[in-house]
Amino acid sequence: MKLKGFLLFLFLLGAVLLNVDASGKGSCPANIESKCDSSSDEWNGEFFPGIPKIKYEDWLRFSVAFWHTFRGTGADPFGAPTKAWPWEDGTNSLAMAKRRMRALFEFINKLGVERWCFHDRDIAPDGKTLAESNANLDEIIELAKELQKGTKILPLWGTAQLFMHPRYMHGAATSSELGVYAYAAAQVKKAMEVTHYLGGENFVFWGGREGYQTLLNTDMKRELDHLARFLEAAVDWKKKIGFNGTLLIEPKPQEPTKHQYDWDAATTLSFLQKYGLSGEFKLNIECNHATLSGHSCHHELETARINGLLGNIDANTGDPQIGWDTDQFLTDIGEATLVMLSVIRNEGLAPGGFNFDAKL
Ligand code: XLS
Ligand code: NI
Ligand code: NI
Repeated sequence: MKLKGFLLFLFLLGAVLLNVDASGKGSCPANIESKCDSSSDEWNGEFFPGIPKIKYEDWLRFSVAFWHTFRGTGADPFGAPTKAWPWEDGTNSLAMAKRRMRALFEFINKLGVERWCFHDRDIAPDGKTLAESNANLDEIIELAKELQKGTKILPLWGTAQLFMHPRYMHGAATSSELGVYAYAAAQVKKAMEVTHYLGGENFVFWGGREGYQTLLNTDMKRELDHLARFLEAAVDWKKKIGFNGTLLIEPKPQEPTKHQYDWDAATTLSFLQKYGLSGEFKLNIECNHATLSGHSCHHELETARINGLLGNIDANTGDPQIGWDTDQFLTDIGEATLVMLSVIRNEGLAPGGFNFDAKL
């Protein structure tokens, strides 16, 4: 039974990878006895009629996550950093940010990977004001643009980091502070512009702290209304600047807040439907987030796929005995097979891909 299933999987994989189109246009049938429409005896037809040139498409579209690969320190919730890259000088200066960006490009070039993902704040240092932060970001983006030149390297997606700065302690689009909401909107605006400028293919919203700890100080309906309005504005901005990438929401059930609004694929789907945002967003399913929500990764992928929402995969895994986002590389072949089944049924993920949101 297992062997049969595996053979069926291989067959499906083969059929889809070969991308066969049966509309061939050969003038002679491939049969020696049948007549060609040409007057000459020379064979002028195709030996394999009906089979066009086979295109090998890039199904996997791997991406390196800047934050884990170049900003990950090797710390855990109880311990100090354990990584000491020889190029790091212990600061987050602009010069250091530039050195890291060069390290990324050498790394992805040597790996032969063509995509990378970033948060605005992990590639460039935060400034004292929004204007200063934006100027820092522009400087790093210019360098990235320069390094992309002459290569096929592009961002698979960019995103705004709306969770690390203390101003976001109560959320960004769901913060009760108007100033924080506005600041977050300005950050998304800028992050989307630079993603567009680098030729990025998607833009992600992970609602870092969009959730709550207790209803005693939370107006849940109002926070959700604010979140929807925030996403609507992002859609408007995307159209205004001519960014054709896909907007992706990345569900996660909890961590850092207790109740995160984008709990899982089904919750996010109903949120989008309720606020009339379906059609404007797809989902970025992260496998470790799936297991934190009590599902398996393949369940989340299928839920997204059958609703036309499967846009990208943050390819990682958790640990069955550790209840947090450990962001490990997926090594379970059984799970990987079921993940690929959804990808094949989805006819690939493009313009999305597989972002290794995983710690080294
Ligand atoms: C955190 C998320 C994050 C997003 C991008 O748990 O996975 O890394 O992918 O903000
Ligand atoms: Ni992620
Ligand atoms: Ni995560």
